[in-house]
Parts: sequence; C-alpha cells; structure tokens
Amino acid sequence: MNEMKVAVLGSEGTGKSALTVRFLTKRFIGEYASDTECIYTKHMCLDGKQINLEIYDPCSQPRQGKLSLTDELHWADGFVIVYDISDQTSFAFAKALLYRIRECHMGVCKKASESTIVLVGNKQDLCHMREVGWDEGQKLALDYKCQFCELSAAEHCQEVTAMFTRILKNVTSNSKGKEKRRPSGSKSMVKLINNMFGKRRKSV
Ligand SMILES: Nc1nc2c(ncn2[C@@H]2O[C@H](COP(=O)(O)OP(=O)(O)O)[C@@H](O)[C@H]2O)c(=O)[nH]1
Ligand SMILES: [Mg+2]
Repeated sequence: MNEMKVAVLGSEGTGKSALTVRFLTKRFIGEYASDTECIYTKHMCLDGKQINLEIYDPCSQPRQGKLSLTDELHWADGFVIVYDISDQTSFAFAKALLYRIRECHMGVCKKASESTIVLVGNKQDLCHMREVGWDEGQKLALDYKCQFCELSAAEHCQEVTAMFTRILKNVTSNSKGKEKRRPSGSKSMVKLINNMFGKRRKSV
C-alpha cells in the first residue's frame, strides 16, 4: 500500500478545514471545529493503485513561532497552501509559507520537487469582495514553482477533488524510488465525523 501525506496549511479562516472536509466527504458544512488539529486518513484508489492518504489539517489557532514548520516539512509529501481571495493578509501568509517550504527544500530536506505544492486561492465565490487578483496568485505560484488554482470550497466540489487528486498524482510521480520515512500516528474518520456532527457544529 502506498502511503501519502498531505499537509493543508494557511492562515486561520482561509478554509483549510472546509477544503479537507469537502474532499473527504463531498460536503460543505459551513462551520468547522477550529481548536483541534487533525490527521484524517482515507483509503482511496488512484490510477488503479490503492493508496493510504493522510491529510493534516492544523488547528486554526496559530501557535507562537509556528512558521518554523519543521514537523510538517518532515512529515508531508505534498502541501496545499490556502489563502482567501478576499483577504490580503492571508495571501501574505501563504507567501511566507511558500518561502519557508522552498527554503527548506533547498536545504536539508530536499525531498520534494516543484509539483508537490499547490497554492489555492479559496472562497472564489466571494469575488465581489476580492482583495487578491487571480494574476497575483498565478504570479506567486510561478515565482515559487508550484501549481495554482482558485476555487470555492463552498461551491465547487469537483474542483476541490481535482485539486487534491492532482497533488496526489504529483506526489506519486515524485516519490518513485524515494526512501520510506518513519510512520506517523493518525486519527481516523471518527474524528472527522465527530467534528462534523459534534457539539461544535453551529449551522448546517
Ligand atoms: N464563502 C465561502 N466561505 C468559506 C469557503 N470556505 C470556507 N469558508 C468559510 O470560512 C470560514 C473558515 O473556514 P475553515 O474551514 O474553518 O477555515 P480554517 O481555519 O482555515 O480551517 C468558515 O466560516 C467557512 O464556512 C468558501 O469557499 N466560500
Ligand atoms: Mg480549520
């Protein structure tokens, strides 16, 4: 069984949990527990091969000095970097994340190549409140040699699936011949379901 690990990163409120839940369940719920960090697991079939996918959706409360990202950088095979197109600050944060990841890849980590990062401009449905242009996102992605898309976790189910699928395919093609890394613990779908239907749910 192929193991794949994807970390979904970005500032608070950009829709990391919404995108993750959308991909895993095809649903958009609206409000997501933000005080827990989760690793979701999903068994899926990619190009006829069984894979065991783990998705890391961090706690929304940014911890002090969290941008060190050391654990994530060693853990993940692929990164989804999310910003909110209606929030310039989240775009600046995404840029800082890209810088940090690339810096690490040029240094000791070295394990990832260009295509394992996708920059996602989320909340495209809020384009009437847009603060970050499509071309700004595209340019940032070019600068950091990663992929780019704008979408809406709220409104686009297929695009979200396509975005995750694309990064998984890139991870697969990059990982050929790569050494196996230490396994990590993970929580199950139960956690996800608890988040979705637990007490914290505010609206449907
Ligand atoms: N309009 C709109 N709202 C979204 C979208 N994705 C997420 N949200 C909302 O943005 C807020 C933060 O989302 P959440 O997934 O908790 O962000 P996280 O902190 O990055 O995990 C929630 O109120 C979501 O309902 C989207 O595509 N469009
Ligand atoms: Mg969240």
